[in-house]
Amino acid sequence: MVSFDLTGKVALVTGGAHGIGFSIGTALAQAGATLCFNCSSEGSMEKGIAAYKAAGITAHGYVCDVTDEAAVDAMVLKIAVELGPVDILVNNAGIIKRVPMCDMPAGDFRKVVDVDLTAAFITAKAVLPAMIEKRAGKIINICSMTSELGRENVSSYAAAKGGLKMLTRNIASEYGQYNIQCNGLGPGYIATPQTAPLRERQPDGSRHPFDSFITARTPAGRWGEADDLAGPAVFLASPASDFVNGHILYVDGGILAYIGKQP
Ligand code: NAP
Ligand code: GCO
Repeated sequence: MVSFDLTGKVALVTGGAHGIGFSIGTALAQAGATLCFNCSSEGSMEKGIAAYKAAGITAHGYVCDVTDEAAVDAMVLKIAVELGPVDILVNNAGIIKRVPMCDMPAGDFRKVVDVDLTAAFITAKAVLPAMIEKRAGKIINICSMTSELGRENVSSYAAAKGGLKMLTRNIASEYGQYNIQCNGLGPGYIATPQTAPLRERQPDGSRHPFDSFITARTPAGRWGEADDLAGPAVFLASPASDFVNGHILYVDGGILAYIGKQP
């Protein structure tokens, strides 16, 4: 039996207070890892710690803006001193702005790229030296359907997530020689606060058109749940995936395989 055991490993999940990051954090901790997460505010951190506690997990929470290189370096150093160097990094923190491209100020485009792409570079750069020294490490970047497909109104998000796919392959290429694996997880459409506006009921009580579109576009016939990411995340964090590198594992209920329903 190959090993999915993460005992003795220190994991850092960015944006791990709720949503997909919380489910991944829970899964890594349940597989044995010591769990650290960060988020953008004190309130979110306290709620996250309480939610992990309710799941029987002692999580270590940090308020840290992932776009701030000095703050990320300080957090990674603090974790190393208090718990040991980060063995597993999950770059999950992300934002989206759904705006037609012609209406989007360049500053807003840059903000999305900063959080969804540049921050993954900053965080990976902060943990890589210790991974190189240990000759072991796992980096998991949370990509998207938009790492592969375009859509209306998400130009900045798609540009960032497409870039994140290539950053993943480049980290694998550059540091694979040190037994470091960098892979991506590409969630399909998952029911979290980030996608809540796409499921809002219409004033007449009918489903949001995007909600109907996604259900029809997914062979599984449903939105994903954040917990659907748990098993794939443990796989990519564990020795079971030691020869998997630079790969994006799409967890999408089959969307990318499907041309859509017959009219
Ligand atoms: P979410 O519930 O909105 O969670 C996002 C997390 O990122 C929050 O914890 C948030 O912190 C944190 N964050 C945002 N900006 C940050 C910053 N500058 N510094 C530190 N933390 C920051 O979103 P989600 O749906 O779980 O998404 C998680 C990841 O999956 C994102 O990268 C998203 O793009 C990706 N994704 C989501 C879906 C989906 O369908 N939901 C599909 C594909 C990919 P606070 O807790 O302080 O708010
Ligand atoms: C949207 C975006 C994303 C998707 C996800 C698909 O909500 O508008 O397309 O948030 O849910 O990234 O993988």
